[in-house]
Amino acid sequence: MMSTFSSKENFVNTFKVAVAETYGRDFEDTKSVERYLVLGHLIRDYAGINWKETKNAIKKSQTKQLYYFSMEFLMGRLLTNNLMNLGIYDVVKDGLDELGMNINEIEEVESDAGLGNGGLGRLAACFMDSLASLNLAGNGNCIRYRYGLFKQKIENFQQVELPDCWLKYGNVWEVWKPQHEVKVKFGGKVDAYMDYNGKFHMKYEPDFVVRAVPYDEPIIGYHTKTTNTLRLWDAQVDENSVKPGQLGQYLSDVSALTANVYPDDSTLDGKRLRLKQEYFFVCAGINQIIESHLRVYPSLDNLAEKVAIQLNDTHPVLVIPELMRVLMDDYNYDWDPAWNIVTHTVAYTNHTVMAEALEKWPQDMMRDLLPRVYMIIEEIERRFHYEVDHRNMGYLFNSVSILKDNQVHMAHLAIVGSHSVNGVAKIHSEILVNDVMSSFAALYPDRFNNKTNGITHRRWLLYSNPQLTDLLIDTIGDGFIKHPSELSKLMDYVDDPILQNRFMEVKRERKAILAKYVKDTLNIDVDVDSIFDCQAKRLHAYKRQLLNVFHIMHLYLRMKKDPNFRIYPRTFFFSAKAAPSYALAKEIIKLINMVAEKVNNDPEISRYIKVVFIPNYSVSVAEVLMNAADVSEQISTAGKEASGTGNMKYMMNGALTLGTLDGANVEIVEQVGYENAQIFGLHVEDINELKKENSYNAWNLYNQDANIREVIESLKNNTWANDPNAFQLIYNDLMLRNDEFFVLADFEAYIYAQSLVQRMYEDRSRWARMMLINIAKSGYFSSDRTIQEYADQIWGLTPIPFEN
Ligand code: 26V
Repeated sequence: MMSTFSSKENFVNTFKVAVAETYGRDFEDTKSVERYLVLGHLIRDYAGINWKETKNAIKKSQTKQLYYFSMEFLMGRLLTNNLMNLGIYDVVKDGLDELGMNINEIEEVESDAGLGNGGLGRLAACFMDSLASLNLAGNGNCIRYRYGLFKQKIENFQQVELPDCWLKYGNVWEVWKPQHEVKVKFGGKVDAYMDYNGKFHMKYEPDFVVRAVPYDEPIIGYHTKTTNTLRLWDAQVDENSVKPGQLGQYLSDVSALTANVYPDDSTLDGKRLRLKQEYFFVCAGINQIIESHLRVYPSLDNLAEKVAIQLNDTHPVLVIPELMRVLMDDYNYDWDPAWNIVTHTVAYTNHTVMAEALEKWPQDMMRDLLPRVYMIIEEIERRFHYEVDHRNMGYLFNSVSILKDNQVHMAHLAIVGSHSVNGVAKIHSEILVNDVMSSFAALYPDRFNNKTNGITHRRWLLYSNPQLTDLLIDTIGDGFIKHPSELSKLMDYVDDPILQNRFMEVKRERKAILAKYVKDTLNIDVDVDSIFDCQAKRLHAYKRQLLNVFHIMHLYLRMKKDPNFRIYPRTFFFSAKAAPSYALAKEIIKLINMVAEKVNNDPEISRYIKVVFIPNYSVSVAEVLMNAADVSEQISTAGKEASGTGNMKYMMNGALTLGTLDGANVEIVEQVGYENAQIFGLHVEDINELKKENSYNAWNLYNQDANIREVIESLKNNTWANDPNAFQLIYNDLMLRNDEFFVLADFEAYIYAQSLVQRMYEDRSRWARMMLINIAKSGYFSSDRTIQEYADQIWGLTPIPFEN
């Protein structure tokens, strides 16, 4: 077993025998899927050696551990990542070669683990990779959804949602741990009684009980021993909890609990099921933490010294009352010591300032579903008010209450019950402190901090762009692999014309790979020498895909009108999923696809413009798209995008950021300088001013600006669709609801910025230099830097000391 991957020969022999024995047939008679499954299991078992060592080392050295609670982990595929992190990629690749197989073909068999909506879920995945690679003890806690976020197809220009059956072939990375099951209880009623010492006790009679059963995946660090755990909880029937005559209902309730990732990050429409999911993985995760703590330590008194819990947004905020419940009801703690443990253990990250996205639950629903937890929330609120009063800050009540307007404000609960609250980029954290959470910042100024997001440079540079990686190693050595800040060494070479040329060749190679993908999957021909202009992210009004497509519409109309106006050839790539219930977002997808149809099929125009909508945006799509980009579109309304992380992936692969001063774009320009990015548009202060003065009027722009008028009119005059009502939601949103996200306000600035981008691109050497500077300055955006900051400043983690 130990030697499976020690040489090509060992691997080939072991692998052939394992495949033959698993399927009871000759290796030659087996299919790619079968070989993939066996290979995956061999790798997982091999990782098991260090997995065991890691657990033992943590126990022995009593190292502090992190538990990252997140409803979403967008892991993507793991085969390449695991082989590379283990340092056995070449052995396997060469071995497969010898067996007449191409490793890429095996890689393609794996489904993306798409257990998330977008940036928040992918951030969790990048963090797991960095934790293990930095030798930090970090556990992920989530749900084993049977279906990932939906698969997107485009039919008749529109989004269609299909189930994402990622477990079709099972999951080779997971290990089922039925012995660690936890019972999770919902509903019913709570009785309190007093014991002979006058102490209160709770007797809870739930009306719905499920078993939470964990599946563990190893998270393998880059060339280190550390192998952490991502624990995914499945819901299973509890034989003894079915009420007479209710078997059918019970089975379907249990099944629904872990059926899928909640696909709607646009509205929180009071879905009971979502709240059930939240409590389900919180309760199971807390139970596990307590049990494993007590296996090593005599009591829970030192929990905060040995465990840190990070809440990824408010989705797992029930950790706070749940941990209180366990400490008080199961381990007899009084309120104050329990509260002390909880608040010193828990920290909270905020990921959005959009009011619609800040979770609130109806109090009735919470009380009904989680009666004991709700009682504890009421007590937290009562004591919090007492504290505020005591500090003579009662005037803040209205803005800081946890229970208000018959709702439970989860962000407020999170802030009150944590020792740290952080935003995910400098400007975002400032907005939290100065605006969205200013009352809390007045109460607890030391609690607020910033942790600018990052991405794992292993997946997003080393593994998905081997061509660029080789060129970088050739130029500055391989130090940046372990220490991404060393990418800055590239600054010494950015003026070197030979390197510039070699780099442009690498970029062209990546563009050709993307072009081939587009040809194979969509049968669209794209010109690899055109500018590749990319916007890939969830579809939301605030991200302003509309601004991008309006620019394209404007260019088209102008070229049709004026035969002397021509642009440098450009290919506009879009990739985006819309929440199934978000009608406006879906209409924007339809507009993009109809503009694409028109433009791509116009022989006069299609030499200059192609529009490509890549369906089913996912980690795997991002891995071919990001590194082929020349231009990275980061054009959200200033103040709205908390950070963005796609922006960092493009930058690390050389693309120029065309962006507003929003989210981490601000720090990207800070790194590269204004001359190596293209910044445009209203600043957050301008937007606040317009709102305060109530002085923005979309109709004024419409009346004054012919370009805007033409584009808006084209929505209704059958230019793109044979139906004047096809884009009514878009029209109404802009013109009747006064353009909430200032699309028209930034339109001219954006058109101009785009013309500057073209001018820069036309100077090849200048462009190459700019791209190289972007790469050189991207080390800061490695999630290794982010995680080191969390570890030092919030979690108090130190590396696991291995004995050999
Ligand atoms: C955003 C919005 C905005 C429109 C209205 C409704 C709504 C609902 C949910 C969300 C997103 C929720 C949290 C989230 O995914 N935030 C993302 O987190 C990323 C990682 O920190 C960050 O890079 C993105 O900027 C942020 O949107």
